[in-house]
Amino acid sequence: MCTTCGCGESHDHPQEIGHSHEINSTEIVTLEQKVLAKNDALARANRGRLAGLGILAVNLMSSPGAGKTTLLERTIRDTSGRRGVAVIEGDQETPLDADRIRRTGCAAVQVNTGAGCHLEARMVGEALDELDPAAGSLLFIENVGNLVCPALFDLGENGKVVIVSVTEGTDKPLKYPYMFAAADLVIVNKTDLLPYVDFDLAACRAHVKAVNPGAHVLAVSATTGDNIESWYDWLEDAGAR
Ligand SMILES: Nc1nc2c(ncn2[C@@H]2O[C@H](COP(=O)(O)OP(=O)(O)OP(=O)(O)O)[C@@H](O)[C@H]2O)c(=O)[nH]1
Ligand SMILES: [Mg+2]
Ligand SMILES: [Zn+2]
Repeated sequence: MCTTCGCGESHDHPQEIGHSHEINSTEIVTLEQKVLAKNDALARANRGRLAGLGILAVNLMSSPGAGKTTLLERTIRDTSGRRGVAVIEGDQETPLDADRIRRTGCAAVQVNTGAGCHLEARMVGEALDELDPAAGSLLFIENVGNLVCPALFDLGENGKVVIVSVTEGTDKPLKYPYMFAAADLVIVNKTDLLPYVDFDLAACRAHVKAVNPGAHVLAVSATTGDNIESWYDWLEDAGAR
């Protein structure tokens, strides 16, 4: 993991060039372990707090633009009569996604990570202070669009959902295996575009199973609503567990 920005990648940062000393790999690994251990402790605190309120928390992850916010907008409009919903939105900059969610009538808090490329448990804890979700509600956490390091950071959620859209290519589960291995559910989104793109749904399902045999896979269109009930059924089942 990159220890300067915590982005999970092994790259050099410009400010590291010209350091008067070299950071050895043992120091880097120790620092990574400390960052993740601190995050895990805060995630445990979030999980206990949410469990105490009977809140089901779902962490939504994908590459930028796969359709996380669109799926949430439809989900809130279709299901908020069944159960209260609140949303934490993660993006590097702008309040745009939280604004979209609020337009559905749902409470939302925007977290801007600046140079950071993933949400951390501390940010979710602070957003929960502000959001103050009702007992028994459903909490969606939309992570920063990124298929790499959000997989490493436990937020205290009950389930991880990874979205891949048909415009991204069939091979994504194989190229980003850590993200897909972490998923409880993989949603293949934008199926309305299947007639126009070279995407093999059966092969994508097989790739998910290759890295994560236990993952559920659903193919939906957040825009047209095709097969969207299967996602709502998964949420109901997750809430009942
Ligand atoms: N055709 C089609 N377009 C979709 C679908 N879902 C989302 N989109 C479009 O994809 C684009 C990105 O959707 P968003 O919901 O903003 O994606 P996101 O994952 O929240 O993006 P970031 O928050 O920036 O990572 C928008 O233009 C949506 O209208 C879908 O099922 N079908
Ligand atoms: Mg979004
Ligand atoms: Zn990151």
